Amino acid sequence: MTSEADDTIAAIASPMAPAPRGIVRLSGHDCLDVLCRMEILDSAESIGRRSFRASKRLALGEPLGAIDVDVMVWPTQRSYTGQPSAELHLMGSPPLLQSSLDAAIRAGARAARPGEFTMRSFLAGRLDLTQAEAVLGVIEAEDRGSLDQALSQLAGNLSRPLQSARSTLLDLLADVEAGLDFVDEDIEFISDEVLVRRLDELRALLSQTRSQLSDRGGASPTIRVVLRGLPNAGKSRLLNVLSRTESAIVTDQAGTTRDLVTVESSWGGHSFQLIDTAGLESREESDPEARVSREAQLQAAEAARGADVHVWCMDATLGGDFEFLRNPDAVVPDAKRSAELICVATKRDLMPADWEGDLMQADFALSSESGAGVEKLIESLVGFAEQRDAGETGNVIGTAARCQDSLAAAMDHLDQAIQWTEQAAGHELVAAEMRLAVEAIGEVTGQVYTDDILDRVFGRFCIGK
Ligand SMILES: Nc1nc2c(ncn2[C@@H]2O[C@H](COP(=O)(O)OP(=O)(O)OP(=O)(O)O)[C@@H](O)[C@H]2O)c(=O)[nH]1
Ligand SMILES: [Mg+2]
Repeated sequence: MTSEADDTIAAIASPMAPAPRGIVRLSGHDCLDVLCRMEILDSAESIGRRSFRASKRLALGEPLGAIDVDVMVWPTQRSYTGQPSAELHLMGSPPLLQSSLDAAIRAGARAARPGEFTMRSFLAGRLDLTQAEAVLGVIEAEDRGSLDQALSQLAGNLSRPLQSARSTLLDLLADVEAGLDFVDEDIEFISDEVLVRRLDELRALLSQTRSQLSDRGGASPTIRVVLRGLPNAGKSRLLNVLSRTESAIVTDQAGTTRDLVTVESSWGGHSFQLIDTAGLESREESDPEARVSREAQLQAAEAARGADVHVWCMDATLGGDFEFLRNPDAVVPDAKRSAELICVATKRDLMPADWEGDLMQADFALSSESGAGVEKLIESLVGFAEQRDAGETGNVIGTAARCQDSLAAAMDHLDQAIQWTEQAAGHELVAAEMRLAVEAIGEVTGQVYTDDILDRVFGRFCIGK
């Protein structure tokens, strides 16, 4: 029989919105059998111990028929969840993803609960609690700053010093407890003087970690602004005007910019990174320039994905209806949800004085030639920065609050242990306080966890993660 943490779970692990690719994730003891029952794999027996990837067909029944899936399989415990796992990568269409999940459930999997994959990873010892919460941070990260925070937490910069503090404390505790056993023989494993000094050092380290936690989210990170638009829209010239440099090459030829050009700027006390990209275009494969163009397009799309602000440049002299571009999803299919889109009509100076910029649905018009409207763009960028700072919540703050409480408790117990030692109150009392401190630190790093803590951490995840 398989236990609750062992049965095979399945969920859609990608957003339920149309996208080029979507993922159905499976994990559990009989994950491979489920894949066989889905007729994705031939037989569990022929599968070795190495992870592999294969292109397969998945029959979904009428009216959908069979679809192409890329299956990735981790047949052993050496996976994210510490169990046999698999991912089906397919076209990111919500009905197809749902039908594939249904097929997995018909084949014996159970629908995963929120955070269950990460919980399994934690239970398998792959992640500690702060890292599990960081996974949540990465999933939820809405802006660059909290993403960076979450990523560095995932890398262990919070838990590593605490783990080493905990193990030092355990060593000290062992010394104190060994002394208790030999109290009649007057053998001292550690002098009170050394003990107080070491406890003091540990207390200082906890206090430092605790103040690091409260500093989190303090410094506001650089805002990434990406300039996008059709070729020749005036993106590069605008970058130069904004940055007061000649960083980007400007010509009257469409398709001038190929590589990303990045410059740093600062307005209103906020730092910005301005990124000029290749104009949006699609070339015929027969065109000798097609490959260069494709690379440039990929680079531009990549830059756009990480951008906080998209400045969409539209050549005013071309006119046209750009309404559809006001939806950031149209500009970059997987732009961040929090990304801001500013649409500007460029080359205002080439238009008649009474021209109405909003005919193009732009937010406003500007000219890199005369400088008109450029200040307005800068104001919009600063406005975005201020709004973001005001709304900064930081996903890691949840962790921070939980950890702060535990660290405060650990520090109190160390204080008490120091006091008992100085008052020669007896090493039993000292050891008891030290044990409580070890436990409190363990709550942060996950060596000690209660159902309550697990619920608090994993209940906040979404299904499929
Ligand atoms: N009159 C006038 N010309 C402009 C303005 N902005 C850009 N131009 C001209 O438009 C042409 C294209 O400008 P670029 O900045 O190179 O355009 P781009 O969007 O970077 O073009 P690609 O890199 O090819 O995608 C150049 O000849 C610029 O001098 C403007 O505000 N007024
Ligand atoms: Mg350019």
